[in-house]
Amino acid sequence: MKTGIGAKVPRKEDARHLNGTAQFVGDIKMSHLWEAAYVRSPLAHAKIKSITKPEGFEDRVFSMADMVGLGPIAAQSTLPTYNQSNHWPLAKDKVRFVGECIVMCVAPTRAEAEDLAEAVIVDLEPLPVHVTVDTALAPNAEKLHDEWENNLFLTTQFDTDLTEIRKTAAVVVEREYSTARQCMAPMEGKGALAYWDGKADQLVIYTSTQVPHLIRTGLAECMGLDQGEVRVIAPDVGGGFGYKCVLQPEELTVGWAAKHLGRPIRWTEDRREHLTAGANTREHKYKMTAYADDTGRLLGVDADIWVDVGAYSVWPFTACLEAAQAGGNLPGPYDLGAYACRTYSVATNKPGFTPYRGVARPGVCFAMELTIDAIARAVGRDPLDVRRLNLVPGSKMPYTNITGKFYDTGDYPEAARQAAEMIDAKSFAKRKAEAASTGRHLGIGFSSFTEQSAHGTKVFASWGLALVPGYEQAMVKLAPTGSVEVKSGNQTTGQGLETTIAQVASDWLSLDISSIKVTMGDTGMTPYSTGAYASRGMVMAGGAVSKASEELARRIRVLGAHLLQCKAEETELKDGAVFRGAASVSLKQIAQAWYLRPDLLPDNIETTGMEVTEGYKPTIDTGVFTYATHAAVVEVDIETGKVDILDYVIFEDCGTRVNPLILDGQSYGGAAQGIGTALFEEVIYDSAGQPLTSTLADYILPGPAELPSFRLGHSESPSPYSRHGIKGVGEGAAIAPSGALVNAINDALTPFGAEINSIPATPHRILQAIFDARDA
Ligand code: MCN
Ligand code: SMO
Repeated sequence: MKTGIGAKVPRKEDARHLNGTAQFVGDIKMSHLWEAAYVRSPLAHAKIKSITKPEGFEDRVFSMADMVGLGPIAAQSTLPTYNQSNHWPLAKDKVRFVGECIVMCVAPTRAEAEDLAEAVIVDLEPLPVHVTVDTALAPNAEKLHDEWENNLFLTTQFDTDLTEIRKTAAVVVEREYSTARQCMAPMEGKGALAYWDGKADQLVIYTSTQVPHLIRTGLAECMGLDQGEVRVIAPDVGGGFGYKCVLQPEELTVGWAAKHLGRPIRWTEDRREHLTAGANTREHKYKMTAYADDTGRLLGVDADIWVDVGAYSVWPFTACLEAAQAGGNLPGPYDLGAYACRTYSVATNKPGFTPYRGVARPGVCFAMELTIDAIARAVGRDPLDVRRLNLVPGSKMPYTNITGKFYDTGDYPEAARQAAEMIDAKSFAKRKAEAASTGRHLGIGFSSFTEQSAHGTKVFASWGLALVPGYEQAMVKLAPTGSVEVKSGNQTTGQGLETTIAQVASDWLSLDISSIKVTMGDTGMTPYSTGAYASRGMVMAGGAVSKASEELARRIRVLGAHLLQCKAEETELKDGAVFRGAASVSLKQIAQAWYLRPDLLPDNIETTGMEVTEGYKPTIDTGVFTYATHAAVVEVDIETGKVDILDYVIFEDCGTRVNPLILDGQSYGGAAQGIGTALFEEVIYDSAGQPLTSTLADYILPGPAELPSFRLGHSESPSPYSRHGIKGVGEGAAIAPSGALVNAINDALTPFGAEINSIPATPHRILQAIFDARDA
């Protein structure tokens, strides 16, 4: 069976995940291992007056004053209006959100460490709290960071002149939208275990991360160590989703404590820590005006976007990634001629933002897709027709959009048409009318988007990041036994990259993936990689593996040709052997000649070796663009506000598909998370900045009972700008569900004149919208 690009092979990583032999940070056993617990701030904003430690435990209880030599997390940006925050791994003078670490306690067990944490007394003097962007931006608002002028990390703007359009547009649609704060909720929370390896003279840290090499760079910098003195190992990681692609304060304190105590120290995030202190994302507010002609053709969009990014900037992506991406991505897949947008990254007394699957695009897609439907209602046309009228058509590809994004290949209206066909949009009006005759309320909704993936270095530079990711390296080796080893510093966190990069190597080397051993995520064993985020793994790590495999294949043929006594050009590499006509030598024979019997090879043989490391750089600045349309049919119970998803389809194009099985999984998982965004998930804070959703009974994740049976369709428009025509896709399915579902809900609510513009669309919000429309 062929196991190369395009093959539906089961994942290499599945066996260990299914039989329980995978090793996560929490599974690691080590002698003398102690566990850590933190004293976390009970207040959202306060001055630290004093810290009193329990007597006799000085060697187990640490404040920032004890952690000499450990620096703050200080993400830098070159953007002119950027304000930098210093996030001390243990709060120094002030605390700025509930859950911020103040004191670290270590003990032989977590329970003992928690008891110690209970015994620490922290005296706090409360300060005024900002839980909304409005209070944070009010004149004379209490500042989170004393040295700043206000509470803004950054403002950005796009500016096309809209004066003429404002005068002439037949239709003007104005809306305000909002999206809730969310957590990522991976199955495995964050965790880190560190120890000092005396022989290697190195700090070794196992951490649940998507970006082991970045963590090594960041950790070395904050701890004042040379990078050679740090080894970061990502063991099995139970979901990352963006949360695990930044340097966390706990990684630093665990590292410091291990080095200074001379024993292994581990911290494992519990669910409450995850929901309240570690992970926050997604909270946007929009004020949008869209201009269109009387056919619904978009003429221009004017928007203000506020992002409530919390108290601190994450390293290395800063607090501004979300808003910068929002401003750049709001036009989405549409052919838009004029665009003005101002974004505000606002500091509030909540945990800082980390990236989350889709980064900003679930918000902008929601805002744009609802606006398209609002325009359709205003001009009295079918939303699907208005959508297709405005989507960038295949005939215009490649297409540079209004914010400078280069859409490489595809036919966006065609994807919308396919989705409509799959969900049988044509007969929906009849279905809806039949349901209405029995008092049921059905609606249909669509949502289209592009997924920028594998961005080039210039994109990261344009976001002002001081550390600009972009390249990727990989090593591919013919082992003495004739099997192949692939080493990548990228990391698999559930997305199947361990299998798919083996599939890429399999294509070049004509070996079954069971003979290709993949090692990822250990800085001691793999070449530098900035890791798994921005849907870059398949294009970038796959690209580097492809280049290295191609070169290794060439070298294998050179050796094979010597053994077959012909020229390399006369040989073919197939079925695990080098052929000259019917004569062949196996990869095993070639490997053995190279490693064990070099006397069989001529003296003038090329000695570059059977280990090849290659780098990959994107050939196009803005990356390659996957696109899709999601469509949903829902039923809204107008007595209870409950939404049932009756049908859900996704039509997607991510260029060449490496593993269709894995890709289906990516769509199911992403769409499930997007449905959480649309209908269920919301981190709620009270006016004092206290988190009210600190357990999974309060923070509602969709489970199998809430999810539909997704139906998927595909086309393949390979990109000419990546190896094998591959485009990234890991984030995509999380982007569109809010648009599709809320458009469907609003379609169902039309008889009541009600409209939902805030997510999640909970029963409460739906009933409120119905009451408001009735009372209006
Ligand atoms: N793939 C493929 N063919 C393509 C593109 C991708 O077969 N043309 C497969 C590959 O196995 C690849 C996966 O799909 O690993 C996702 O592809 P890609 O878009 O390259 O994304 P990355 O590998 O860089 O993974 C990160 C991405 C992001 S940014 C988030 S967030 C996310 C996501 O993937 N986190 C995930 N999907 C996730 N899936 C799981 N199960 N767990 C996570 O933490
Ligand atoms: S949020 Mo994904 O790690 O880019």
